[in-house]
Amino acid sequence: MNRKERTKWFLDDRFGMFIHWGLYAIPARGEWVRSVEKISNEDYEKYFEEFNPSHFNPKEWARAAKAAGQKYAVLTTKHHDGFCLFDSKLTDYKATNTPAKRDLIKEYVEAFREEGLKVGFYYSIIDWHHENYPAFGDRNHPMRDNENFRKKQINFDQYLEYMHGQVRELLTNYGKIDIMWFDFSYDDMTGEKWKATELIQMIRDIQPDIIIDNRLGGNIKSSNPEIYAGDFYSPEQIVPPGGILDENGEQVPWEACITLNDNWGYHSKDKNYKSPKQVIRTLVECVSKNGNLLLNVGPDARGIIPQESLGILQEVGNWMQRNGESIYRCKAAKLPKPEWGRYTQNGNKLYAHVFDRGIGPIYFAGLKDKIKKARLLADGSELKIETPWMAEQYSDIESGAFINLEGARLPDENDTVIELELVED
Ligand code: FHN
Repeated sequence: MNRKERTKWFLDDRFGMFIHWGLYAIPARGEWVRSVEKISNEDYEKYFEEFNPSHFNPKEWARAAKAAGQKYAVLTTKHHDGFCLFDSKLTDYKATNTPAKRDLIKEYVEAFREEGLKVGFYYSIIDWHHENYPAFGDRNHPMRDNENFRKKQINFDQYLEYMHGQVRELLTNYGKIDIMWFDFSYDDMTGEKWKATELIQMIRDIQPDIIIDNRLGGNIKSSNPEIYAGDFYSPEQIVPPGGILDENGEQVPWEACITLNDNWGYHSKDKNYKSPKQVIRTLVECVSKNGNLLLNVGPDARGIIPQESLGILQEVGNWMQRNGESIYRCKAAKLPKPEWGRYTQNGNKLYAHVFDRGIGPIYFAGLKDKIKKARLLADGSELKIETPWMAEQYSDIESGAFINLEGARLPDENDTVIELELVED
Protein backbone atom coordinates (compact mmCIF):
# COMPACT_ATOMS: atom_id res chain seq x y z
CA MET A 1 0.00 0.00 0.00
CA ASN A 2 1.15 3.55 -0.67
CA ARG A 3 0.43 6.53 1.61
CA LYS A 4 -2.73 7.50 -0.29
CA GLU A 5 -4.16 3.99 0.09
CA ARG A 6 -3.02 3.66 3.73
CA THR A 7 -4.61 6.96 4.78
CA LYS A 8 -7.95 6.63 2.93
CA TRP A 9 -9.87 5.32 5.99
CA PHE A 10 -8.19 7.98 8.16
CA LEU A 11 -9.24 10.85 5.90
CA ASP A 12 -12.76 9.41 5.66
CA ASP A 13 -13.11 9.07 9.45
CA ARG A 14 -11.90 12.62 10.19
CA PHE A 15 -12.47 12.62 13.98
CA GLY A 16 -10.59 10.76 16.73
CA MET A 17 -10.08 10.69 20.48
CA PHE A 18 -6.63 11.35 21.95
CA ILE A 19 -6.13 9.94 25.45
CA HIS A 20 -3.26 11.03 27.71
CA TRP A 21 -3.15 8.86 30.81
CA GLY A 22 -0.46 7.61 33.18
CA LEU A 23 1.21 8.09 36.55
CA TYR A 24 1.14 11.89 36.07
CA ALA A 25 -2.65 11.75 36.68
CA ILE A 26 -1.84 11.30 40.39
CA PRO A 27 0.07 14.60 40.92
CA ALA A 28 -2.67 15.94 38.60
CA ARG A 29 -0.59 18.85 37.29
CA GLY A 30 -0.29 17.76 33.67
CA GLU A 31 1.92 15.22 31.92
CA TRP A 32 5.03 17.44 31.98
CA VAL A 33 5.05 17.66 35.79
CA ARG A 34 8.35 15.75 36.03
CA SER A 35 10.14 18.18 33.71
CA VAL A 36 8.51 21.37 34.98
CA GLU A 37 9.16 20.53 38.64
CA LYS A 38 12.46 18.64 37.98
CA ILE A 39 11.22 15.55 39.79
CA SER A 40 13.80 12.74 40.02
CA ASN A 41 12.99 9.10 39.26
CA GLU A 42 13.26 8.43 42.98
CA ASP A 43 10.78 11.16 43.94
CA TYR A 44 8.37 10.07 41.19
CA GLU A 45 8.50 6.42 42.33
CA LYS A 46 5.75 6.93 44.93
CA TYR A 47 3.22 7.35 42.11
CA PHE A 48 4.34 4.04 40.60
CA GLU A 49 3.91 2.35 43.96
CA GLU A 50 0.34 3.63 44.40
CA PHE A 51 -1.05 3.61 40.84
CA ASN A 52 -4.31 1.66 40.98
CA PRO A 53 -7.04 3.19 38.77
CA SER A 54 -9.93 1.40 40.44
CA HIS A 55 -12.56 2.93 38.16
CA PHE A 56 -10.70 2.32 34.87
CA ASN A 57 -13.26 0.93 32.44
CA PRO A 58 -12.13 1.38 28.82
CA LYS A 59 -15.56 0.28 27.62
CA GLU A 60 -16.93 3.52 29.08
CA TRP A 61 -14.21 5.50 27.32
CA ALA A 62 -14.97 3.72 24.05
CA ARG A 63 -18.71 4.37 24.38
CA ALA A 64 -18.07 8.05 25.07
CA ALA A 65 -15.85 8.31 22.00
CA LYS A 66 -18.34 6.48 19.80
CA ALA A 67 -21.24 8.63 21.04
CA ALA A 68 -19.19 11.74 20.26
CA GLY A 69 -18.84 10.58 16.67
CA GLN A 70 -15.15 9.73 17.02
CA LYS A 71 -14.09 6.89 14.73
CA TYR A 72 -10.65 6.12 16.12
CA ALA A 73 -8.59 6.62 19.27
CA VAL A 74 -4.93 7.09 20.18
CA LEU A 75 -3.87 6.20 23.75
CA THR A 76 -0.49 6.89 25.38
CA THR A 77 1.27 3.55 25.74
CA LYS A 78 4.27 5.35 27.26
CA HIS A 79 4.69 9.09 27.73
CA HIS A 80 7.94 10.98 28.38
CA ASP A 81 7.98 9.82 32.02
CA GLY A 82 8.81 6.34 30.72
CA PHE A 83 5.94 4.57 32.49
CA CYS A 84 4.52 1.78 30.33
CA LEU A 85 0.79 1.15 30.36
CA PHE A 86 1.46 -2.18 28.62
CA ASP A 87 3.05 -5.42 29.82
CA SER A 88 6.48 -4.89 28.29
CA LYS A 89 9.03 -7.66 28.81
CA LEU A 90 11.80 -5.06 28.47
CA THR A 91 11.17 -3.16 31.67
CA ASP A 92 9.77 -3.45 35.19
CA TYR A 93 8.45 0.13 34.91
CA LYS A 94 4.99 -0.90 33.79
CA ALA A 95 1.35 -0.98 34.87
CA THR A 96 1.37 -4.75 35.49
CA ASN A 97 3.94 -4.14 38.26
CA THR A 98 1.86 -1.47 40.00
CA PRO A 99 -1.06 -2.22 42.34
CA ALA A 100 -3.20 -2.03 39.17
CA LYS A 101 -1.66 -5.32 38.00
CA ARG A 102 -3.34 -4.84 34.61
CA ASP A 103 -2.20 -4.54 31.00
CA LEU A 104 -4.11 -1.31 30.39
CA ILE A 105 -3.27 -1.28 26.68
CA LYS A 106 -4.68 -4.76 26.15
CA GLU A 107 -7.95 -3.69 27.80
CA TYR A 108 -8.04 -0.45 25.78
CA VAL A 109 -7.54 -2.22 22.45
CA GLU A 110 -10.22 -4.81 23.19
CA ALA A 111 -12.78 -2.28 24.40
CA PHE A 112 -12.38 0.19 21.53
CA ARG A 113 -12.35 -2.54 18.90
CA GLU A 114 -15.55 -3.92 20.43
CA GLU A 115 -17.20 -0.53 19.88
CA GLY A 116 -16.01 -0.56 16.27
CA LEU A 117 -13.37 2.13 16.63
CA LYS A 118 -9.90 1.89 15.11
CA VAL A 119 -7.05 1.86 17.62
CA GLY A 120 -3.84 3.85 17.71
CA PHE A 121 -0.83 3.88 19.99
CA TYR A 122 0.95 7.03 21.11
CA TYR A 123 4.56 6.18 22.01
CA SER A 124 7.04 8.68 23.40
CA ILE A 125 10.53 8.31 21.89
CA ILE A 126 11.61 10.57 24.74
CA ASP A 127 12.13 8.70 28.03
CA TRP A 128 13.02 10.56 31.20
CA HIS A 129 13.10 7.35 33.28
CA HIS A 130 15.50 5.29 31.16
CA GLU A 131 19.11 5.24 32.40
CA ASN A 132 20.51 5.49 28.87
CA TYR A 133 18.46 8.50 27.77
CA PRO A 134 20.45 11.77 27.70
CA ALA A 135 19.72 13.83 30.84
CA PHE A 136 22.24 16.56 31.72
CA GLY A 137 21.99 19.46 29.31
CA ASP A 138 18.98 18.00 27.52
CA ARG A 139 16.38 20.71 26.84
CA ASN A 140 13.48 18.86 28.50
CA HIS A 141 14.87 16.23 30.90
CA PRO A 142 13.92 16.64 34.60
CA MET A 143 17.64 16.21 35.50
CA ARG A 144 18.85 18.66 32.81
CA ASP A 145 20.78 20.84 35.25
CA ASN A 146 21.36 18.36 38.07
CA GLU A 147 25.14 18.22 38.68
CA ASN A 148 24.90 14.55 39.67
CA PHE A 149 24.07 13.83 36.04
CA ARG A 150 26.81 15.93 34.43
CA LYS A 151 29.36 13.13 34.19
CA LYS A 152 26.93 10.21 33.98
CA GLN A 153 27.90 7.93 31.09
CA ILE A 154 25.03 6.64 28.95
CA ASN A 155 24.80 4.16 26.11
CA PHE A 156 22.23 5.66 23.74
CA ASP A 157 22.37 2.63 21.45
CA GLN A 158 21.09 0.54 24.36
CA TYR A 159 18.22 3.02 24.75
CA LEU A 160 17.42 2.71 21.04
CA GLU A 161 17.47 -1.10 21.34
CA TYR A 162 14.94 -0.74 24.17
CA MET A 163 12.80 1.77 22.28
CA HIS A 164 12.73 -0.25 19.05
CA GLY A 165 12.08 -3.40 21.09
CA GLN A 166 9.06 -1.85 22.77
CA VAL A 167 7.64 -0.70 19.44
CA ARG A 168 8.05 -4.28 18.22
CA GLU A 169 6.19 -5.55 21.33
CA LEU A 170 3.34 -3.07 20.82
CA LEU A 171 2.90 -3.98 17.15
CA THR A 172 3.23 -7.72 17.75
CA ASN A 173 1.25 -8.43 20.91
CA TYR A 174 -2.03 -6.54 20.46
CA GLY A 175 -3.33 -7.51 17.02
CA LYS A 176 -3.91 -5.09 14.16
CA ILE A 177 -3.03 -1.55 15.17
CA ASP A 178 -4.22 1.28 12.93
CA ILE A 179 -2.08 4.27 13.97
CA MET A 180 1.43 4.64 15.43
CA TRP A 181 1.74 8.12 16.92
CA PHE A 182 5.38 8.86 17.83
CA ASP A 183 6.21 11.92 19.95
CA PHE A 184 8.59 13.86 19.50
CA SER A 185 11.82 14.84 17.77
CA TYR A 186 13.72 17.99 18.76
CA ASP A 187 17.10 19.65 18.09
CA ASP A 188 19.52 16.90 17.02
CA MET A 189 17.25 14.25 18.50
CA THR A 190 15.60 13.50 15.19
CA GLY A 191 15.64 11.18 12.20
CA GLU A 192 18.54 8.74 12.17
CA LYS A 193 19.44 9.69 15.74
CA TRP A 194 16.46 7.42 16.55
CA LYS A 195 17.62 4.93 13.85
CA ALA A 196 14.31 5.93 12.29
CA THR A 197 14.80 4.16 8.94
CA GLU A 198 15.44 0.84 10.72
CA LEU A 199 12.46 1.50 13.00
CA ILE A 200 10.09 2.19 10.10
CA GLN A 201 11.31 -0.86 8.18
CA MET A 202 10.60 -3.01 11.23
CA ILE A 203 7.14 -1.44 11.65
CA ARG A 204 6.25 -1.96 8.00
CA ASP A 205 7.35 -5.62 8.26
CA ILE A 206 5.03 -6.24 11.21
CA GLN A 207 2.04 -3.99 10.39
CA PRO A 208 2.33 -2.90 6.72
CA ASP A 209 -0.95 -0.94 6.66
CA ILE A 210 -0.43 1.07 9.85
CA ILE A 211 -0.29 4.84 9.45
CA ILE A 212 2.44 6.80 11.21
CA ASP A 213 2.71 10.46 12.21
CA ASN A 214 5.56 12.76 11.16
CA ARG A 215 7.29 13.19 14.53
CA LEU A 216 10.25 10.86 13.96
CA GLY A 217 11.68 13.70 11.88
CA GLY A 218 12.32 14.25 8.20
CA ASN A 219 10.18 16.44 5.95
CA ILE A 220 6.78 15.05 5.02
CA LYS A 221 6.26 18.10 2.77
CA SER A 222 9.26 17.23 0.60
CA SER A 223 8.63 16.01 -2.93
CA ASN A 224 10.86 13.09 -1.92
CA PRO A 225 10.24 12.55 1.82
CA GLU A 226 12.39 10.28 3.98
CA ILE A 227 10.96 6.81 4.66
CA TYR A 228 10.40 7.94 8.27
CA ALA A 229 8.79 11.31 7.42
CA GLY A 230 5.37 9.80 8.17
CA ASP A 231 1.94 9.39 6.58
CA PHE A 232 0.35 12.46 8.16
CA TYR A 233 1.38 15.84 9.51
CA SER A 234 0.51 16.49 13.17
CA PRO A 235 -0.11 20.20 13.90
CA GLU A 236 -0.73 20.76 17.59
CA GLN A 237 -3.14 23.21 19.29
CA ILE A 238 -3.76 24.92 15.94
CA VAL A 239 -5.68 24.41 12.72
CA PRO A 240 -3.14 25.13 9.97
CA PRO A 241 -4.62 28.22 8.23
CA GLY A 242 -4.14 26.90 4.71
CA GLY A 243 -4.13 23.18 5.41
CA ILE A 244 -0.86 21.36 4.59
CA LEU A 245 0.56 21.18 1.06
CA ASP A 246 3.81 19.57 -0.05
CA GLU A 247 6.52 21.18 -2.21
CA ASN A 248 4.49 20.28 -5.30
CA GLY A 249 1.34 21.92 -3.93
CA GLU A 250 -0.28 18.53 -3.32
CA GLN A 251 -2.41 17.86 -0.24
CA VAL A 252 -0.56 16.24 2.67
CA PRO A 253 -2.77 14.25 5.08
CA TRP A 254 -2.88 16.05 8.40
CA GLU A 255 -4.48 15.79 11.82
CA ALA A 256 -4.70 18.64 14.32
CA CYS A 257 -4.40 17.45 17.93
CA ILE A 258 -6.14 19.69 20.42
CA THR A 259 -6.84 19.64 24.16
CA LEU A 260 -10.27 20.27 25.66
CA ASN A 261 -8.76 22.42 28.43
CA ASP A 262 -5.10 23.51 28.45
CA ASN A 263 -3.52 20.21 29.43
CA TRP A 264 -3.05 16.84 27.72
CA GLY A 265 -2.66 14.89 30.95
CA TYR A 266 -5.08 15.26 33.85
CA HIS A 267 -4.76 18.63 35.67
CA SER A 268 -7.20 18.94 38.55
CA LYS A 269 -7.15 22.75 38.59
CA ASP A 270 -7.38 23.37 34.85
CA LYS A 271 -11.02 24.27 34.26
CA ASN A 272 -10.34 26.28 31.11
CA TYR A 273 -12.45 24.09 28.85
CA LYS A 274 -13.43 24.93 25.28
CA SER A 275 -17.14 25.08 24.47
CA PRO A 276 -18.90 22.42 22.39
CA LYS A 277 -19.44 25.15 19.78
CA GLN A 278 -15.67 25.77 19.55
CA VAL A 279 -15.02 22.04 19.20
CA ILE A 280 -17.69 21.57 16.52
CA ARG A 281 -16.46 24.57 14.55
CA THR A 282 -12.85 23.40 14.89
CA LEU A 283 -13.79 19.99 13.52
CA VAL A 284 -15.58 21.68 10.60
CA GLU A 285 -12.59 23.94 10.00
CA CYS A 286 -10.24 20.95 9.91
CA VAL A 287 -12.38 19.09 7.37
CA SER A 288 -12.89 22.28 5.33
CA LYS A 289 -9.08 22.32 4.97
CA ASN A 290 -8.72 18.58 4.23
CA GLY A 291 -7.67 17.67 7.79
CA ASN A 292 -8.65 15.56 10.80
CA LEU A 293 -9.22 16.49 14.42
CA LEU A 294 -7.74 14.40 17.25
CA LEU A 295 -9.51 15.70 20.35
CA ASN A 296 -7.87 14.95 23.70
CA VAL A 297 -9.17 13.72 27.04
CA GLY A 298 -7.02 13.27 30.16
CA PRO A 299 -8.52 10.67 32.52
CA ASP A 300 -7.82 11.11 36.25
CA ALA A 301 -5.91 8.77 38.58
CA ARG A 302 -9.07 6.70 39.12
CA GLY A 303 -9.36 6.13 35.37
CA ILE A 304 -12.33 8.47 34.93
CA ILE A 305 -12.62 11.00 32.09
CA PRO A 306 -13.44 14.41 33.67
CA GLN A 307 -17.14 15.23 33.65
CA GLU A 308 -16.46 18.53 31.86
CA SER A 309 -14.88 16.60 28.98
CA LEU A 310 -17.71 14.07 28.88
CA GLY A 311 -20.27 16.89 28.74
CA ILE A 312 -18.53 18.52 25.77
CA LEU A 313 -18.18 15.18 23.96
CA GLN A 314 -21.87 14.48 24.51
CA GLU A 315 -22.98 17.78 22.96
CA VAL A 316 -20.57 17.29 20.06
CA GLY A 317 -22.05 13.83 19.61
CA ASN A 318 -25.59 15.22 19.53
CA TRP A 319 -24.53 17.50 16.68
CA MET A 320 -22.64 14.71 14.91
CA GLN A 321 -25.65 12.41 15.09
CA ARG A 322 -27.61 14.83 12.90
CA ASN A 323 -24.80 16.33 10.85
CA GLY A 324 -22.10 13.66 10.59
CA GLU A 325 -22.57 13.32 6.82
CA SER A 326 -21.05 16.81 6.52
CA ILE A 327 -17.87 15.56 8.22
CA TYR A 328 -17.25 11.90 7.37
CA ARG A 329 -15.81 11.28 3.90
CA CYS A 330 -15.82 15.05 3.31
CA LYS A 331 -13.03 17.43 2.37
CA ALA A 332 -12.45 21.00 1.22
CA ALA A 333 -14.79 22.48 -1.37
CA LYS A 334 -13.38 24.28 -4.42
CA LEU A 335 -15.09 27.49 -3.30
CA PRO A 336 -13.76 30.46 -1.34
CA LYS A 337 -14.71 30.57 2.34
CA PRO A 338 -18.17 32.19 2.57
CA GLU A 339 -18.82 35.11 4.91
CA TRP A 340 -21.33 33.18 7.04
CA GLY A 341 -19.26 30.07 7.81
CA ARG A 342 -17.49 27.23 5.98
CA TYR A 343 -18.01 24.59 3.30
CA THR A 344 -17.22 20.88 3.32
CA GLN A 345 -17.91 18.62 0.34
CA ASN A 346 -18.40 14.99 -0.58
CA GLY A 347 -18.87 14.49 -4.33
CA ASN A 348 -21.95 16.43 -5.48
CA LYS A 349 -23.05 17.08 -1.91
CA LEU A 350 -21.86 20.49 -0.74
CA TYR A 351 -22.37 21.21 2.96
CA ALA A 352 -22.86 24.82 4.01
CA HIS A 353 -21.94 25.24 7.68
CA VAL A 354 -23.74 28.41 8.69
CA PHE A 355 -22.21 29.93 11.82
CA ASP A 356 -23.51 33.50 11.34
CA ARG A 357 -27.21 33.93 10.66
CA GLY A 358 -27.02 37.51 9.44
CA ILE A 359 -30.41 38.71 8.21
CA GLY A 360 -32.49 37.67 5.22
CA PRO A 361 -31.56 34.85 2.83
CA ILE A 362 -28.17 33.16 2.91
CA TYR A 363 -26.11 34.09 -0.15
CA PHE A 364 -24.09 31.48 -2.05
CA ALA A 365 -21.60 33.24 -4.32
CA GLY A 366 -20.83 31.37 -7.52
CA LEU A 367 -23.66 28.86 -7.19
CA LYS A 368 -26.32 30.42 -9.45
CA ASP A 369 -28.23 27.60 -11.19
CA LYS A 370 -25.85 25.04 -9.69
CA ILE A 371 -27.98 23.85 -6.78
CA LYS A 372 -30.40 21.03 -7.55
CA LYS A 373 -31.96 21.04 -4.08
CA ALA A 374 -31.29 22.28 -0.57
CA ARG A 375 -32.16 20.61 2.72
CA LEU A 376 -31.55 21.39 6.36
CA LEU A 377 -29.25 18.44 7.10
CA ALA A 378 -30.40 18.00 10.71
CA ASP A 379 -34.02 17.19 9.85
CA GLY A 380 -34.06 16.86 6.07
CA SER A 381 -36.53 19.71 5.69
CA GLU A 382 -36.74 21.43 2.31
CA LEU A 383 -35.21 24.87 1.87
CA LYS A 384 -36.21 27.19 -0.94
CA ILE A 385 -33.71 28.53 -3.45
CA GLU A 386 -35.13 31.86 -4.53
CA THR A 387 -33.84 35.26 -5.58
CA PRO A 388 -35.28 38.02 -3.39
CA TRP A 389 -37.10 40.94 -5.04
CA MET A 390 -34.97 43.92 -6.08
CA ALA A 391 -32.04 41.50 -6.24
CA GLU A 392 -31.17 42.90 -9.64
CA GLN A 393 -29.89 45.97 -7.81
CA TYR A 394 -27.34 44.00 -5.81
CA SER A 395 -23.76 43.71 -7.01
CA ASP A 396 -22.34 40.28 -7.82
CA ILE A 397 -25.64 38.52 -8.06
CA GLU A 398 -24.90 37.28 -11.55
CA SER A 399 -23.22 34.19 -10.14
CA GLY A 400 -24.94 33.79 -6.81
CA ALA A 401 -27.90 31.91 -5.35
CA PHE A 402 -30.05 32.74 -2.32
CA ILE A 403 -31.58 30.31 0.17
CA ASN A 404 -34.18 31.31 2.67
CA LEU A 405 -33.81 30.39 6.34
CA GLU A 406 -36.92 31.04 8.40
CA GLY A 407 -36.58 33.08 11.58
CA ALA A 408 -34.02 35.45 12.98
CA ARG A 409 -31.94 32.80 14.75
CA LEU A 410 -30.13 29.76 13.43
CA PRO A 411 -31.85 26.41 14.07
CA ASP A 412 -28.53 25.26 15.59
CA GLU A 413 -26.32 28.02 17.01
CA ASN A 414 -23.37 25.62 17.11
CA ASP A 415 -23.49 25.12 13.34
CA THR A 416 -26.54 24.92 11.09
CA VAL A 417 -25.74 22.70 8.13
CA ILE A 418 -27.47 23.07 4.76
CA GLU A 419 -27.01 20.14 2.41
CA LEU A 420 -26.80 21.35 -1.18
CA GLU A 421 -27.14 18.76 -3.91
CA LEU A 422 -25.27 20.21 -6.85
CA VAL A 423 -26.30 19.69 -10.43
CA GLU A 424 -23.99 17.25 -12.15
CA ASP A 425 -21.26 19.04 -14.15
O1 FHN B 1 5.31 16.80 25.01
C1 FHN B 1 4.17 16.26 24.38
C2 FHN B 1 2.93 16.61 25.13
O2 FHN B 1 3.02 16.14 26.44
C3 FHN B 1 1.74 15.98 24.42
O3 FHN B 1 1.87 14.56 24.42
C4 FHN B 1 1.67 16.53 23.00
C5 FHN B 1 0.51 15.90 22.23
O4 FHN B 1 0.73 16.02 20.87
N1 FHN B 1 2.92 16.23 22.30
C6 FHN B 1 4.11 16.73 22.93
C7 FHN B 1 4.20 18.23 22.82
O5 FHN B 1 4.32 18.55 21.47
